[in-house]
Amino acid sequence: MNLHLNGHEVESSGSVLDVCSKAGVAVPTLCFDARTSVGGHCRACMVQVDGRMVAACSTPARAGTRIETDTEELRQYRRDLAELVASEADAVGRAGELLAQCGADGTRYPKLDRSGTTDASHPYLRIDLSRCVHCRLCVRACAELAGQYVFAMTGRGADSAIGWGGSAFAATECVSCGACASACPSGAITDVDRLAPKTPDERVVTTTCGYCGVGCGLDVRVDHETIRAIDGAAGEPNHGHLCVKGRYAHTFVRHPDRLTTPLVRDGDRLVPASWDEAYARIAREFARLRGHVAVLSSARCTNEENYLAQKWARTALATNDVDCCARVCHAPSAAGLRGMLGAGAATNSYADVDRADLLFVVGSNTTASHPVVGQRVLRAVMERRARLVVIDPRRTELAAAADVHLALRPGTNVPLLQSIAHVIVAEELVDTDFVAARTEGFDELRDALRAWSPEATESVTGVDARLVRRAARSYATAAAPMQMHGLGVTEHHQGTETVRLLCNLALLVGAIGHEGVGVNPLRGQNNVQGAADMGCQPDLLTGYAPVADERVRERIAAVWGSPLPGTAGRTLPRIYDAIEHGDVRGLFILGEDVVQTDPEADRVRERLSELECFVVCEIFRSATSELAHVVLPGASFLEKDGTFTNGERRVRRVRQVLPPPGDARPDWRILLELMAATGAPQPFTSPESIWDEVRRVAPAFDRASYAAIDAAGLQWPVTASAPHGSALLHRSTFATAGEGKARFAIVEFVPSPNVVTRETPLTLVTGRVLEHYNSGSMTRRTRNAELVEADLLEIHPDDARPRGIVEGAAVRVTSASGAGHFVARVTSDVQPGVVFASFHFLESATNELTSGVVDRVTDCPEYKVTPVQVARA
Ligand SMILES: Nc1nc2c(c(=O)[nH]1)N[C@H]1C(S)=C(S)[C@@H](COP(=O)(O)OP(=O)(O)OC[C@H]3O[C@@H](n4cnc5c(=O)[nH]c(N)nc54)[C@H](O)[C@@H]3O)O[C@H]1N2
Ligand SMILES: Nc1nc2c(c(=O)[nH]1)N[C@H]1C(S)=C(S)[C@@H](COP(=O)(O)OP(=O)(O)OC[C@H]3O[C@@H](n4cnc5c(=O)[nH]c(N)nc54)[C@H](O)[C@@H]3O)O[C@H]1N2
Ligand code: SF4
Ligand code: SF4
Ligand SMILES: [Mo]
Repeated sequence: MNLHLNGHEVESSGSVLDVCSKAGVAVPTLCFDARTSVGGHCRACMVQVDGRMVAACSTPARAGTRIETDTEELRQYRRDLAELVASEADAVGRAGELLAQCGADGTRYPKLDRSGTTDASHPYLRIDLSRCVHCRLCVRACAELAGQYVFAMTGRGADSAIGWGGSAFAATECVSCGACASACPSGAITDVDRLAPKTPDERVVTTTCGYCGVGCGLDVRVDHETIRAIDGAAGEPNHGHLCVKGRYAHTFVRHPDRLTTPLVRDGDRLVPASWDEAYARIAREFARLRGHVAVLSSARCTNEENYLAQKWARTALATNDVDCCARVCHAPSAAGLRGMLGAGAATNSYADVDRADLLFVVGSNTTASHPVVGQRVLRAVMERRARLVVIDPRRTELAAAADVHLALRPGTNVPLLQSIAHVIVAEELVDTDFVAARTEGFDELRDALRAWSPEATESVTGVDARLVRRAARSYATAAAPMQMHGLGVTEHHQGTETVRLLCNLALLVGAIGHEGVGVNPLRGQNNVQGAADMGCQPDLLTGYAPVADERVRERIAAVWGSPLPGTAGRTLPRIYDAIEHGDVRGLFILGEDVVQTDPEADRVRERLSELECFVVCEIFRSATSELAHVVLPGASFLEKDGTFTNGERRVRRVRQVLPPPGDARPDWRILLELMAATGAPQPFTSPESIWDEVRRVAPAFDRASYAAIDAAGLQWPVTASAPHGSALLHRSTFATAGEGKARFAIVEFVPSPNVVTRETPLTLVTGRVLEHYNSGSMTRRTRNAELVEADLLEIHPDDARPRGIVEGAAVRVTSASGAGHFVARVTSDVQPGVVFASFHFLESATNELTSGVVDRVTDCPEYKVTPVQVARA
């Protein structure tokens, strides 16, 4: 529409404020933040529309109207308003600047006394209400971005104030995301980081978070070698929002524990050495052991680094024994989805959470593990009334907000999902057109499902059949039912089979191939999708090209200028077996702390000690690196260039913010130097040149040049026919054998051999908490350690009472494999008979407890079911 803005004709739309900002005309605002709903109560953005004074943020622009933003009347109005606000608040920051610009000097009205309301209980946030301008942006940011309700406006009139329930702020339900501080215009709520004034040398580097698979964009404010603060970048996937790890947990980068020089073993010590010495030792030993050396790559590292790691294994080291932590994580998702639908990756995008009318969350503690997505789910439920079904043995934050929570017994996904499918078929809720057009094998499935009524499985799953029916009906009758799943699906004896059942459900109701639906594994590590895409697995090369396919192998060998071994290699658990049998004698680990994070820690330690040459490339000394013969100091994600691929297949740039400390080097450079030292020199000079070779090898990245992915990244495949990437897979056909149709899976239930006994009567489930990350090597070296100080054991009051266990008590947990030590949290969020613990602190020894039982298809460990006994320590 056309309208007039300050005398010029413009074509525009939206609110009057939108029109002004699109035209670059500044309008003062206090309570406006594009990320939240419109508040419209600060009255700072008054403009004149056809002569009338209106709030620009909450007035729709209409064709033909005349907008004036800078008349004498408005200037006078703003001066008055600014004086009033200044009499109530000593605002600094954006609001302080604005009040000064409007001509307020805080002297016209008597000053209100707001002193005294400060809070410094939180490690990252400071509150000083003497600065508060009552814009309520913190209330809206907390509710709408974080899905939390920490703040409320209390009192009336002159007595009104922002409140958080009377306790110390750190004792509230706050999830420390910093959204309130990022929205606060007045300095009333601020990051501790930001209390220091801005320096002239500060610059902003946009990069990608190196923690979880959401892959948030970060705007890092840096002054020389000091990170001043981190903001969320605009655009997908996070739209300016972050969690406590991405925003605050960055001080590990300059922690004195960082590795700054190579170390080599001298008897029972690791001593500093030069890079040349370290490389010479590795080259000599790996040449001697050629064909018997395995490589474990890192989902913490970039695509470029993962590409080099597997290329090195398959060329210079002549082995397909290459794997990564996807094995212990979402390998079942990749295998299940690839087999059923033709691509081992999420079918849809995180943005689809905003389009779904039903979210179906299975075995994912989303608000802890993928907080920015989890909070998007909470928002969909609270603000948009989307329905939510959660399948999890525990009452997670999402389960507590769900319409239906199916609190199954750990390890019973198969019978539960079969029952949901049974109801969909039995109650004729199937999308018959979709099933006819795009699937095969429905008749066999219908027959196989007969035996699986919810009433028949109730005694196995422990879930009331009526609830199962309700969940099935909700899923089948929603217009846009979107699945998301986590490790509660994959880290089980039936991991891959459970993923197949999730695909069955989506296929039955046609919830695949369009927006707001799909089967979406919430990939864990920042670059676990990428590590797998690059070929860090024993049976698939870069771009999922099967090792066993000779034509494919020859094509890649031609690019690499080197023949490739033709038989699939070993998965990580089988590499340990091979060490025991002497078939693997050397091992290179890039950024993975297997002693703390693989199951049966005792056995892992034993195997690693048997190696003749064990090399670890790390940023910190770890339980694993202590066993190495050579330790190489790598660079963290804030210290190097490259790309990460998040859980929705989005390839994003990683940009260097700081130089690595001391003599540490970017891992890509270390890998290139190792390749040269072991007889496979590479032509690459930069991460970009490595990536350009990846694009030649794997067609899905053909058009994903650094220039093309520059801003918020692109989702693969990025090809000539999809140059802007693919937000959605399987739109009209599946990349499967059999005419592009998906075949329903027929699945039997094979229960885990991990069953409770008289000596070990409780089932231990292990997993994560929001504040810490995996081995904790990074988050424990930040102030997150003040937020959560130890691994807790969640135990139901009925199990705690007879054992004399009270809240906060030290407890000892024993299993057939070993013992662990935790602090008790007595809660009915876990069901009787089930206990839950995290694995972020080495001293609790969670993985001394876990077993060698694995997923039947992919060897993914069963971290979610371990029979244990618990006693007071
Ligand atoms: N804060 C934080 N975030 C992280 C990580 C971290 O360490 N800390 N790690 C990252 C990594 S590597 C990963 S893979 C992801 C993992 O993210 P999630 O998948 O959320 O991981 P978990 O907490 O291990 O397990 C998820 C849920 O599975 C449930 N569960 C257990 N058994 C069953 C079952 O039999 N059936 C069902 N339906 N559910 C079950 C558990 O109760 C738990 O709530 O998180 C990533 N993000
Ligand atoms: N009991 C139990 N155990 C589990 C799980 C569970 O649910 N329960 N979950 C499993 C899952 S899903 C996963 S993914 C694994 C994760 O297990 P790991 O991958 O072992 O854990 P992380 O702590 O993520 O990181 C590994 C190491 O990489 C280092 N690192 C970080 N960035 C870089 C870098 O840029 N370069 C280099 N060279 N090193 C770097 C860190 O210092 C850290 O020591 O844990 C598994 N273990
Ligand atoms: S940090 Fe996040 S959760 Fe905590 S009060 Fe602020 S917005 Fe709410
Ligand atoms: S949600 Fe994940 S990617 Fe985003 S800031 Fe938090 S840890 Fe980083
Ligand atoms: Mo993971």
